[in-house]
Amino acid sequence: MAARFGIDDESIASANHTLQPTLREDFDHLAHVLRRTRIDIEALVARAAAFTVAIPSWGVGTGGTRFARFPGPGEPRDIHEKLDDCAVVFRLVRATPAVSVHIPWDRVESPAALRAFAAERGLHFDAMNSNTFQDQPDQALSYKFGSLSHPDGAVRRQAIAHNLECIDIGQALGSTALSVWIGDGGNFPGQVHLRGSLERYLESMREIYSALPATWRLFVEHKAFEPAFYSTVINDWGTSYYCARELGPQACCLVDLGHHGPNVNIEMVVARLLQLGKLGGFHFNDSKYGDDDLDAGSIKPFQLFLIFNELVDAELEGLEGFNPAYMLDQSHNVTDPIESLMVSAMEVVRAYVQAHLVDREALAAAQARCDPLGALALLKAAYHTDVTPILATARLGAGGAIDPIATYRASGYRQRKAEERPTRDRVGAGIV
Ligand code: LRH
Ligand code: MN
Repeated sequence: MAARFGIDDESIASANHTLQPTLREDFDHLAHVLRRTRIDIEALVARAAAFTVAIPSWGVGTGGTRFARFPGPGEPRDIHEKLDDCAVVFRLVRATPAVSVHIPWDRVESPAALRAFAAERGLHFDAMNSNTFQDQPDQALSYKFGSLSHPDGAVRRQAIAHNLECIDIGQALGSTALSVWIGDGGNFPGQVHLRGSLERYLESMREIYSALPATWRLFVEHKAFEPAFYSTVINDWGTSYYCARELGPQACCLVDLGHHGPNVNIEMVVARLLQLGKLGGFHFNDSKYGDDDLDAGSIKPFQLFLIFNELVDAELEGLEGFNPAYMLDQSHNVTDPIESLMVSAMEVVRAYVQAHLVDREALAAAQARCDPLGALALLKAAYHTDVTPILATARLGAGGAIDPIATYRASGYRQRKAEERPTRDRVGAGIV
């Protein structure tokens, strides 16, 4: 097998060498500014370095819409090439050691061999994602009218069996969670019995729950609409919470930022699920209209900051059971997926570090004295602080790149992959 080109330490070290003096200067200046408010910059570097967000295996391929998909050069053609690209993101950004895979898109002969292949690249596997929203060529029964909530028990059993298979594969990969999103719903009033469909879903999920290894979590992912455009069985956080509570302690709610109606206050959904002890994790992305799956922090960076403000508040309070899983879930239709994943991962770390700049004592005082602008000013002070030197210093300290995008572009990785991976398919539709 021809050698697979990778980004080596030398090219990262030489790129960092030229950027280090400026970083030092910016870092020292920020350290000085933060000292005024008794904030220790080294503590923030440590927090940035310890923060991780998983990347979706389906995120390193070019995404598309129902109208078209425009594959880029050097597209990964299988899970091994996807892991090579995930390794580049981890190599340069250092915050993404885990990959979340999707079955059957990433099904392999030997999960154990895949686990070793990933480990050689410093990677491990995060949550498994089942797929009962598409029909596979060898599938007996169609999911056209639903899966875990389908009126026909045989279809539900087929969907349950698929999720149990995802757990088996996940155990061999070293994963400890199953993420279940279903597209079940209706396009017409009357098409689906709204209460009955939820009961059937819960009955199916109870079977999946009972097959969970003791250490695993089951993530219930809600979504307001699409692919169903009249009613969706798991349509909002309330329904997701009800199901997670009904299922048991290992079940919790996964918040995909793109899965809410326009103007929904998502940071409030996060605060509710934290308070109710059922916040399991996130699919970070951004959107302007629907489930656009755009790059995290690219459209509403203040919302991302406000979400982390709720998370850091709970983290610092030591909220019982606080252990959210952080993942990206995006579709890169017009950018190099590796670049988008790197920028998005950095924006998520940025929001986390900025949330640690909030003077929470002063904020509580402003809230207690009913001082709206005083409170907002404290949040804005953190949000307006450019923590780039902290993020870059954390990456440098972890052997990564001060400027991941510039280092990646200078490496010629994509061009080399275009030679190594002849384009297989033509322009098509869909996300994979
Ligand atoms: C559904 C979703 C889900 C994944 C899929 C790729 O919109 O967010 O999390 O399974 O995207
Ligand atoms: Mn998602």
